[in-house]
Order: sequence, then structure tokens, then C-alpha cells
Amino acid sequence: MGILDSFRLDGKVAWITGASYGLGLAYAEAFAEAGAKKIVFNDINQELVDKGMAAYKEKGIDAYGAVCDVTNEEAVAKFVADVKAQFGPIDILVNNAGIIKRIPMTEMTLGQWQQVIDVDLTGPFICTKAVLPDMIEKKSGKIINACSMMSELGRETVSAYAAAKGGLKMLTKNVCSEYGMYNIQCNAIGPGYIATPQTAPLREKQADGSMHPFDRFIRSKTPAQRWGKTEDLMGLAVFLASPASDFINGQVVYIDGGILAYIGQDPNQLDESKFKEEEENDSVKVGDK
Ligand code: NAP
Ligand code: GCO
Repeated sequence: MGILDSFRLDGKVAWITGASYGLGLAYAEAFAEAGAKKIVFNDINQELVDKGMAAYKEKGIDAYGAVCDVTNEEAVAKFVADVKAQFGPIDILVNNAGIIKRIPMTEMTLGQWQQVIDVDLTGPFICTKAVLPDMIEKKSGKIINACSMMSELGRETVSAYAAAKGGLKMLTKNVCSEYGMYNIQCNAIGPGYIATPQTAPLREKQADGSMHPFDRFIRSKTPAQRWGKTEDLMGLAVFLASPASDFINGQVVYIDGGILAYIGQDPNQLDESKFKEEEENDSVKVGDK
């Protein structure tokens, strides 16, 4: 097998959770291009699944989509069984579905905390538990978790999200430890700040047309001085899903434009005019899905 063949996903069934749009859709598109036999995805409601199916069709991807809440163990078990009956056992799982609530901890209700933990940490536990038996039987499997810079760093208003993503980093290491002997690799993608609907509120222009303070802050903390694009993450997703990464396990691979390595510069020193073209091309607005 030539070196480039080791990045192929031919014959594989890949499940990306919460993949109607955003990073999940990008991962699915990359897997399809790398030869995956079938892309399957779920989302939280039929409207999103329909939207996702239309997006996949437009990209020429014959995907399977169904409504399934990753926090509902019965629904997940049914989704996995339905996929297996139609396409065969799942070879690649990307625990992508996630939510964030940006609320100061002193104002966050227990219910809001629990909702984030349920989706971002318990959901990956439920989905991973559902696919492991077939991977163990086949002695082969790839699990990729959606970690985050908040698996390493905190910031104001994201206590539940950071706790969940920190826990997801350790769940990644534990699945590696417990099931690596069955040739199952469990790793994580740790994106920096990527331009998706989830982060659109952090880039929204101010009433006077000026840059969002958080946008300026992130650019001052990123050596690349830009937000990531979903395309930036596609190659890493294929790598972690492919035989090329068979001896990598329990790792969080950060893809953040260098934020985690850089102390940052004074946000006020940034020349805003440099970002005009990129901002005009940022088609992901608040409320987009
Ligand atoms: P996104 O745009 O919010 O998409 C997340 C998807 O998951 C949405 O379709 C969402 O549906 C779905 N979802 C939410 N709760 C669900 C549930 N209970 N069951 C099934 N699906 C559910 O997020 P994204 O920006 O693409 O990010 C994808 C993943 O990467 C997330 O885990 C996120 O935490 C992580 N991440 C993102 C960034 C970034 O900068 N964008 C950086 C690091 C990590 P709804 O639309 O109904 O919520
Ligand atoms: C935030 C952002 C981040 C990103 C991502 C960074 O409010 O700080 O939403 O959490 O989504 O997780 O890696």
C-alpha cells in the first residue's frame, strides 16, 4: 500500500454526530472524498436532518441521516442498529455533536450546566459505548472526539463547556487505554476558533460597524491572525480516521493556528484593515444553521 493509500477510507462506514452543518458536515465531506463507503449522520430534529441531507446531496454525497439525540441511549442504540442493518457496522465514529452556553457560572442554572455536560460529554460516552461492541468483534475501529481549546484552557462564561471538553479529553485517553488492544484508536481533534454558526456571535460586527472585541482578541492571540475555516480541519479528520494513524492513540491533536503556543499581542496593535477581505468573505452569520 502506497503512503497516500494509507489515508484512504475505502469500504468504511463513518458516523458523524450532529453533522447537518458546521464542522461535522466538513468532516463528512472529507471522509466521502477519501473513499468512505457510507456517510451516516444524526441531528437533533428532522428540520436539521433534512437540511443536512440537502447539503450532502448538493455535494454529491449519498448520506444517510436520521433524527437522534446523542443524550438518549435508546435512540442511539436504534440509530446504530438501523445503520448496521442497512450498511454494515460503523467503522468510524466522530463525536462531533455539541452545544455551548455562554453564561457566567454564578448565573448558570443547574439545568443549563447539565444540558451542556449531557450533550458534550455524556453524549460521546453513549455513542462510543454503542459502537464499541462491533469494533471489538472486528478488531478495528476509529473514534474521534470533538475536543476544544477549552480542553486545556478556561475563559469567562464557558464553565460547563470547558468542564465537558476537559472530561472529553480524559474520556479519549480512557477509551484508548481500555480498547487499544482491539486495534481501536480513540483520538480527538482540538480546534481553535473556527468560523461556524457556534462561534458566529463572537465575530458579529458591532452596531457601529467595528470589529467584535472578541474577534479582535482572538486574532491578537492567533499567530495566523485569522479564524479557522472548516476546510482547515478536513485533512486532520481524514488522517485520524485512516490507517495512517493506526499507531496514534489517546491523543488530542490541536489545530488552532498556534493559539496554544503564543502569549499573544496587544489587541489594539492589530491593523483592522488587514482583515477586511476575510471578514467580507465570512458568510457564517449569527443564526445560520
Ligand atoms: P455547531 O455548528 O453548533 O453544530 C453542532 C451540531 O450538533 C448542530 O447540528 C447541533 O444541532 C447538533 N446537536 C446539538 N445537540 C445535539 C444532540 N443532543 N444530539 C444530536 N445533535 C446535536 O458546532 P460546530 O461549531 O460545528 O462544532 C462542532 C463540534 O466541534 C462541537 O462539539 C464543538 O464544541 C466543537 N468545537 C467547535 C469549535 C469552533 O470554533 N466552532 C472549536 C472547538 C470545538 P443544533 O443546531 O440544534 O444545536
Ligand atoms: C467560546 C468558543 C470556543 C470555541 C472552541 C474553542 O465561546 O470560547 O465557542 O469554546 O467554540 O471550543 O476551541
